[in-house]
Amino acid sequence: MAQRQPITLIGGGLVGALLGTLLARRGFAVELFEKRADPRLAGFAGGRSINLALAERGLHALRQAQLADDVLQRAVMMRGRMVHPQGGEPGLQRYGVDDGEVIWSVSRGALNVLLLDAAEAAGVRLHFGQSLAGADFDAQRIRLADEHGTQREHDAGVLVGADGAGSALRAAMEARVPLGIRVEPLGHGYKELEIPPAAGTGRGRFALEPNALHIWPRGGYMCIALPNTEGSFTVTLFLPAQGAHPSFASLPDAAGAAAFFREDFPDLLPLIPRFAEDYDGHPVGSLSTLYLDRWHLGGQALLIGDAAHAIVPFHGQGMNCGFEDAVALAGLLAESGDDTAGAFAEFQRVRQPNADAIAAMALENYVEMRDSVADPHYLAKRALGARLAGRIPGHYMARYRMVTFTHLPYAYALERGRAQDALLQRLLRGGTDAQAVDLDAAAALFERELPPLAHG
Ligand code: FAD
Ligand code: 8RB
Repeated sequence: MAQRQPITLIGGGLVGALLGTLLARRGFAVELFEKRADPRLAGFAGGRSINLALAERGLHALRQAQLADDVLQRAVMMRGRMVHPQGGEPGLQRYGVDDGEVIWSVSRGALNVLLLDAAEAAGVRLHFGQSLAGADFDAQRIRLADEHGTQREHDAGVLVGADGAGSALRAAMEARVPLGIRVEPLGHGYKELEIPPAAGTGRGRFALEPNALHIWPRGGYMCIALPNTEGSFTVTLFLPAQGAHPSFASLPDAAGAAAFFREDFPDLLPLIPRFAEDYDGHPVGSLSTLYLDRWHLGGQALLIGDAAHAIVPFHGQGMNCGFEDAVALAGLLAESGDDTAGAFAEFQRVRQPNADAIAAMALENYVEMRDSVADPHYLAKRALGARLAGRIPGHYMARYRMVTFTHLPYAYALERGRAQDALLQRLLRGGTDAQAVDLDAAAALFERELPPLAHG
């Protein structure tokens, strides 16, 4: 094999560790610098369990790295959303057509450890406690700071920044050429709380149905909960950051927040025994969408994952999208010979429209989750969609399924979803009875108005 350009990765989070593995397996010499200490070292374990939803795009990328089976072994299946209406009985809305279409709750810490082990086994040279502090792109030199702030210079290869939403490589690139950075704050924040395991064994260890993503929709805000393998759940409260009650500004501490939960989440509060400690001890996280005009400086440096396109969490696709990025980039670099600039330009050309599309769909899904899941017109569209999916599977697929269970480009899912939605609206004419719609006529309308679904 011809000698390949050495690659220097900044960030050993989820995307950096996977990209390192994929590149090393394709014969690249890869060095990776991570700001934090090695999470695999003894004494580092513990801390809060934070989980993520893994869907088909992320799983597909893990399959490319032969890691999917290992990851799924430690994952909890989620068949659908369990909606807990205020004062009503919880009900499951399936995500897919059957148990072949499910998402998986995985521990971020365990996944990161598994990916770092794989990267190391593939030959990536890992350096922990090394934070990027500056870059001279022409000289291909970077400055690294250790835990004590002591800096040193290092000869770098081609630079790839997988250093997350607060990317230091992005800041260094921006100092050299304007990247057209835009940050759009959502105006809502989040806080994590924990439901510990119950006393029983097996399913009884879980205080709620384990195989679901739980949602308590309340109109302008909501709680969600994802299961952990040990029987606990991580709950996330999403609320406006500022403004009139309820907001994080109006609920600065656990006393007020507990009273709010007694009113709005009466079934959830008793499941969170350390409510006060969690509420007062965990920070309010902020949520924004990040857009850049430029993701790369010629063939010298490129941003990937959250560093290039951080999105709001409501489609559970940040990691999934970043993993899809990693597969695309590894393929392009492997095919490009020494034309790194060409590979980077092609990466941005292909991925940016898709990153923009998932950013938009993630914003839309917040409204769907917190509000529409209990709205009769929304439920009627969903029900009519389900009938059509059974009748004309080659012409109708719910947008959520395109995003979550296929590899169709996100931009295609956004566009196709809009067109389908317009037809569903037309058929329902504002009504809420999906059964009243003539299915033959509906199917004929879709077949007449829309091309068959693409494959992927
Ligand atoms: P990160 O995972 O953030 O990794 C960046 C790495 O770079 C870190 O290890 C960091 O220490 C390191 N770094 C930072 N600065 C420097 C520096 N100067 N020098 C060296 N290293 C540096 N996505 C989903 O798909 N599904 C979900 O359900 C989901 N849930 C989420 C829940 C939470 C609470 C959060 C916060 C995010 C969630 N996401 C989810 C989004 C997902 O976590 C991100 O999209 C994903 O982690 C992006 O990966 P990344 O490698 O680009 O960035
Ligand atoms: N980041 C998710 C979905 C879609 C669920 C549905 C939503 C928490 C921070 Cl909010 C959210 C989804 O439409 O029924 N799938 O996966 C993950 C989600 O939140 C994650 C756990 C999260 N991400 C900062 C907090």
